[in-house]
Amino acid sequence: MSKVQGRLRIAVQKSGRLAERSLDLIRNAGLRVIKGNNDLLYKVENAPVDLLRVRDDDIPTFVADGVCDLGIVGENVLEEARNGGPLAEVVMPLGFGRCTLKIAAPESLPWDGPASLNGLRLATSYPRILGRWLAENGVEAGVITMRGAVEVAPRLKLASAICDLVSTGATLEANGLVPLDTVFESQAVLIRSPQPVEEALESLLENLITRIGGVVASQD
Ligand code: PRT
Ligand code: ZN
Repeated sequence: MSKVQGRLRIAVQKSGRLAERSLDLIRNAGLRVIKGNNDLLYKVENAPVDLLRVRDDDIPTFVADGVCDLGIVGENVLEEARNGGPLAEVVMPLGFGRCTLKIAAPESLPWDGPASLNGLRLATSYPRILGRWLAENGVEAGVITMRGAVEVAPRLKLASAICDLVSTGATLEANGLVPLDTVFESQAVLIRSPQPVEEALESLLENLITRIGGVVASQD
């Protein structure tokens, strides 16, 4: 997707847990967002800005590549996308979408710290973050990647333990799993592209970041 000259682009989640709060934040920063004739793109009436509405997994790459100038995404998704290439830069945490990536297992699993996972297999949707954490803790364990329904893996004997996002803990409890350790703390963050914007848009971009910062600070 090529960029439109003269317009800033912000990548936001199209639907899901961050979608509504992301739009609210942008609106509260003074942008009048209107639905275009295209579901993928919302336009802003009072500034040369477009919102690109995509799967959250696509947001880090779009911003890193400069296809979008700003983005709103969970730190967990950003961290998982980190892969040596050019990075989207975190501008600020946004105070919503809080969750924790945790190791969890059935109560029957003996637990005496990360070393208890040696030789076991874990299911997760975050193989890179988990892989780094296992390496940091000197643990040798197998990892199987599942896109969803990670919490059922122990019951299906696909894995002895899981590494999954937790907010209230209700999903773990409903599946007979107990949280054992924290791998990564996350919340939604504003990210910006390392690629420069065209000169005519520089002050608009800085101004927008300042206004978003003001909204976030007022919500503390
Ligand atoms: O379609 P798209 O790819 O854009 O969306 P998605 O399905 O990948 O993500 P979505 O909308 O579910 O979540 C978007 C972001 O919200 C995540 O990347 C996190 O940054 C953040 N977030 C905050 C959460 C949760 N809380 C959360 N609880 N993401 C997922 N969960 C899931 C978790 O995976 C588990 O299945 O909710 C369940 C646990 O919740 P509790 O309350 O029972 O503990
Ligand atoms: Zn996703």
